[in-house]
Amino acid sequence: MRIEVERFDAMTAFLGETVERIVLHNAKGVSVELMTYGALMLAINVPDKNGVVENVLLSYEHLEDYVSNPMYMGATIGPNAGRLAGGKLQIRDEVYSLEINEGISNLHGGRKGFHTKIWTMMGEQVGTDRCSVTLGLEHEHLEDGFPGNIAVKAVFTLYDDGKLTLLYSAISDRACHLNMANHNYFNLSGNEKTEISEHLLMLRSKGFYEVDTHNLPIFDLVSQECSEFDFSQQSSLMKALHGDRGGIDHPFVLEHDRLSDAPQVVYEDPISGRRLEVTTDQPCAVIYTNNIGYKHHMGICFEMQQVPNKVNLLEGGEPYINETTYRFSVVSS
Ligand code: G6D
Repeated sequence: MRIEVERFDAMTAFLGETVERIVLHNAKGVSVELMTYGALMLAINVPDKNGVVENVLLSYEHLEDYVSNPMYMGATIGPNAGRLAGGKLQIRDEVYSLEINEGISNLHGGRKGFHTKIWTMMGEQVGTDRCSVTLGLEHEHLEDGFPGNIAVKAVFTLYDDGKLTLLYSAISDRACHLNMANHNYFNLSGNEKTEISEHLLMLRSKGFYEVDTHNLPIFDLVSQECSEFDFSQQSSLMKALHGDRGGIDHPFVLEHDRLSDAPQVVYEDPISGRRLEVTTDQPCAVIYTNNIGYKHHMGICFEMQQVPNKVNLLEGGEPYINETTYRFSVVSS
């Protein structure tokens, strides 16, 4: 297990402030590359069934695209993952005005969201079977319209067995809204060799919410069974990507089995043999398959979060926790 930390010269030059690049390595050739700008994962390098190690995250061809990051590629999202309609946030008798940065909504915290901040390296730890890095961010009350002086931490831990945990925690000095998520685009073919239509997905979900013309959820739970989003049994993504909706961009309400840590998401590429199991403490996954434009259908996001377009009230002094585990493995064909 080892950690590399270096000044990320290119991103530092683009931003005019020091950005650090961190690489977590385990003893089996798996590595996770991240940077302090946006507490963002640049790459997760894991072996395929033949032991070939490749990156299973989408990335921009041009590094400077991470500055504006229109796809929120790999970034930590907050204070608001998803959309808050009308750019208004009411907490008790206070109404806060938020930037409307997409349609009629505040999307992903607006143009000054957590994904655009340079987080602070707060610590690193190397153990016998794991290594981790802690990044921190201080959100200033109303800096982006959102209330609360909020101390936020993101802990990335890579284990020897290929497990990666992502723990977001926070504490605010007053009642606020906090709903964070990670915005990785996964593609298990490795180094973006293929698009994801032939990949397989299984979801432990109670159903999903349709969305309206503003991409806002309609809170009438639709069973995944018998829909083009039926992943109750392992199924190809083909029907979801090439069906009437043209892809997935929907919140799925997840099942939580307290007695087992059965993953809510199992995503597989039968060609490379790579398998990803995702387990989260969050009630919802916004699943997004990049349905238009650049790298169309080349990646799938599992944005683990609270239900979008609802206030997730965090009282002053109350701890916020959002923990997601990614388990990488290979399946022999
Ligand atoms: C689109 O609706 C989707 C979002 O879910 C996604 O996060 C964003 O693109 C990058 O707006």
